[in-house]
Amino acid sequence: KGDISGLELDLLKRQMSAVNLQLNLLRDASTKLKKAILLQNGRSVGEKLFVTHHRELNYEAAKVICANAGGSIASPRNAAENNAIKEIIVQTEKVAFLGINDLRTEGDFRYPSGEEIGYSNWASKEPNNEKGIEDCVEMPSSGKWNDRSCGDKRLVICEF
Ligand code: 289
Ligand code: CA
Repeated sequence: KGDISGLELDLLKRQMSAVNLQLNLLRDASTKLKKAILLQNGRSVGEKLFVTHHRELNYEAAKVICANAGGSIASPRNAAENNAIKEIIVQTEKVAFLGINDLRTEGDFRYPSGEEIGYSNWASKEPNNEKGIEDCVEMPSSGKWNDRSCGDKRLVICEF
């Protein structure tokens, strides 16, 4: 009593291989889906996916679109992520919004979560808060950041 019988062990082994088979099928399906999505719409870096919605919207609307899709606005945390976003911008020939902003405190740029930024790639002389109204960040094809009015409309790129 308490020991696993040969029959039970055999059953467990068969169940394990059935689970493994399902896992491999899921992995293949997910790889295929990822390739299809990224072909036209995005890039992957490590575990992160950057995907564009192809539309240009103001910051608040972009934030809602990304949140409703289960993601957030693209916020590069290193040079590789910055480059992945830049590639989408070059491919789509549009200028995108990043999630990074100083809406809460002027000059204190943070991720949408409120966390302090640990990486930046400002263009020369930026951020300049031109006309005192630039609390969001845009990325043009140079990959360099410019602070910009959140009311302007820019390409939506979400991260997942
Ligand atoms: O409204 C100002 C913006 O169009 C941008 O103009 C120039 O490119 C620079 O002064 C930028 O800093 C500014 O965001
Ligand atoms: Ca600026």
